[in-house]
Amino acid sequence: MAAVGDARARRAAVREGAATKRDANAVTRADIIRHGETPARVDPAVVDPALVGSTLADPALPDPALADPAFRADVLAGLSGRPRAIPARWFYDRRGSELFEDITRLPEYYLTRTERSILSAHAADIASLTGPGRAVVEFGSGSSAKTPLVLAAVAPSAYVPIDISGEFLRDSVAELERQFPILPIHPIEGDFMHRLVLPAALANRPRLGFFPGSTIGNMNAPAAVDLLRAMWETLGEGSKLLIGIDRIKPVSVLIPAYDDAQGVTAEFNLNLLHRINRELGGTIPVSAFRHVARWNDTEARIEMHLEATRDVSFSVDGRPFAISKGKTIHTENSYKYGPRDARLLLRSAGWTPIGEWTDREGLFGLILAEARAVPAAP
Ligand code: SAH
Ligand code: AVI
Repeated sequence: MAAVGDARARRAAVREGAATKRDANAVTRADIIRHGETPARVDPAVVDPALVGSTLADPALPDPALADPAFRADVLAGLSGRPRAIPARWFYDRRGSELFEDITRLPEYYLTRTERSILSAHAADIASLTGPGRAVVEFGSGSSAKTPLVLAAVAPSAYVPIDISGEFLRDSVAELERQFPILPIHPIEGDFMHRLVLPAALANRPRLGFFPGSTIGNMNAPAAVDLLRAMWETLGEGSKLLIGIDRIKPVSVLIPAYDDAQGVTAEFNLNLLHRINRELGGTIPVSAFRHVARWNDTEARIEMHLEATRDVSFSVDGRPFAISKGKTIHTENSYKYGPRDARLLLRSAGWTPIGEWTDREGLFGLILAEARAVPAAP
């Protein structure tokens, strides 16, 4: 018990330090484009919180009427449907993004350190296959912690990080600007599942998509193929895509990665309920839910759920809901792929694998693929 408390206190201290550092650099030299808008500098002091979803610094409860309408719609539909399910992208308010960063440092969460080690070991090979001068477009960039490894290797002409977590994106960009002072950076705050228009400054530049972290695993196969096809369209023929895809492995390794001893993943999952309460005027008794991680072998995916530990009733946005003891809200899928499955997934969306790297234990795969016109003949 004490160990958990100590660990929580340490994490909070790290976050506090990081937040102070980030706040000092909150305004970046880059213009953040909110998806669907013309470029404009985002001043944290004047941003309407409703427009940036969950990027609230003020601990006071926001007005639910100002909440992101897409968040409200997904939550209300998700709690009304059977099975109950809410899309995983809503994990990433500021707190959720911070908790995800904590997860990446957990001993059980092998994904981040393994992908980093693959990137470090093979950066030169990757660079020789991509060539210099590409505009690097990163999907779900988060803290951009792995990005410097790629940028330092491939000598890019520009960098475009895309993320739904706006405040976090701004902070990450400020950090990258310090590390790469002459690199043009064009951040886009938005949902990469929607069609994206790249900044005009990228016209006629060859592109390299970067989609690390196995974020593709958070989509089912049809959604993953749709997204990869949309990336093909956005980046264009001749573009390359460097994508990290987690591999199928023993359940004894997978489950702890999604149900760690310190309870950080549980906190990450439960934060979704806190977010609903904060932003949608919810009255969910969060302590009446517990984090559950399961391996679904038929679907080859880890599932995260929030299970009611007693009968509960609550309201969200003024609408009543009841959940019986033992029932769950499905909050995330994390699909795992064999090496051939991963290559087939890419090919299904028009991406031809041209390079592939893994770690010594084969835990994680990093694939470089090229956007080629699909041949008509067999
Ligand atoms: N690429 C980082 C972060 C992975 S976490 C890494 O490899 O460690 C997933 C990231 O994708 C988060 O930063 C989250 O905010 C972002 N994200 C999730 N769904 C998204 C969506 N639909 N559109 C844009 N960003 C999204
Ligand atoms: C971002 N994504 C790839 C993570 C994953 O492993 O599916 C999110 C996560 N969920 C629980 N832990 C980490």
